[in-house]
Amino acid sequence: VSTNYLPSRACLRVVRGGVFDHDGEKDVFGTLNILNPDVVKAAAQEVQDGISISLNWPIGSIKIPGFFRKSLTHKVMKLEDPSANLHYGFDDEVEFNTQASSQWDSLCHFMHLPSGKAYNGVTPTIARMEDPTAATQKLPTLDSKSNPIPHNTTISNIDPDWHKRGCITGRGVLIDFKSYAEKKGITYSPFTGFRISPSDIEAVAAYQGLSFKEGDILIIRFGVTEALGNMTGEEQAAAMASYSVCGIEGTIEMARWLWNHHFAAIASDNIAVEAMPPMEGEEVLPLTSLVLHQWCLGLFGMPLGELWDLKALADVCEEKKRYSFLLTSAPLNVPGAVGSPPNAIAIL
Ligand code: UVW
Repeated sequence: VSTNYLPSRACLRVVRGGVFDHDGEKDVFGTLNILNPDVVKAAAQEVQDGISISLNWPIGSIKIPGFFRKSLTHKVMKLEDPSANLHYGFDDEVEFNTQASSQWDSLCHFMHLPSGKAYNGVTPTIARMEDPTAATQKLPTLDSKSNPIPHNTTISNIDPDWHKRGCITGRGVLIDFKSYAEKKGITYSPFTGFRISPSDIEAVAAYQGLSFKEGDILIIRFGVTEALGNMTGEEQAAAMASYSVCGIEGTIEMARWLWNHHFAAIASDNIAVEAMPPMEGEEVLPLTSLVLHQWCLGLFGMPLGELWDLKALADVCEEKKRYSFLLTSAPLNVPGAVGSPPNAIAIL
């Protein structure tokens, strides 16, 4: 893959033919393929102080999730033996929408709208995502390697099943835009659609003394979860419904910049990584919807993390003057899942 590859609608072919092409037409891991053993070993060298920080916002932090998503229910029930009149402990049941708090969007969360396809040209179906085991059993030829995805078959489940590749481990890099803006006198409100460009990200990186490496997991802090955390449920609902949230700009320039840096994934503490609403004048992909979601998830196979809790990480990075760290993330082991809490930990 050219280091200056310009994304286009033909990019699926380029992805298949390039550095990310571990499984060609049946690839389900996208840019996570960059996280090979050498990258992981190098990332482990980032651990210098032995400090580990959770990046997971509590699942019920948004009381009334936007976009008609279900809020958390946590039911606790007694474990008891009525015949012996014995109460011996508790179980619990948890139900939530995976998009309602810290999450990864897997590659089937959002499709490339002009083609109607998800990453690697597949057409996800609800039936197969809900029961991927049954779906793969019905298909004719299985790959001889560990991944049971048939060759030359249009798979309709692109659940990356990240547990099959040991989940996500690599070098995380924090762009603390919130702190940078405070120091530079840049004022913005989280819920005004404020957006930053690739050169803004580069300016923050330079200010922090950070250089990017191939395979980095890019994490950008805007302060959105912090703002939401200080609101009532009703205020949160109104903020989400405004469809106006800060983020990185959803432009082809940004897509090109992300691709050309060979990031393995991107995460933020905002709602969609990219600013909402999408920018006017962007003609490459339909304006009615999110733009980077289509590029990153639908075309590049680059997972997006949203609503991550980055305050504690930012504080430690600022104290240590170090903005890179080992990042581990083990999503829920639910084959076919569209999204998942990241269970992400930064270790410095
Ligand atoms: C929005 O909710 C707008 O984005 P996502 O579906 O990625 O969470």
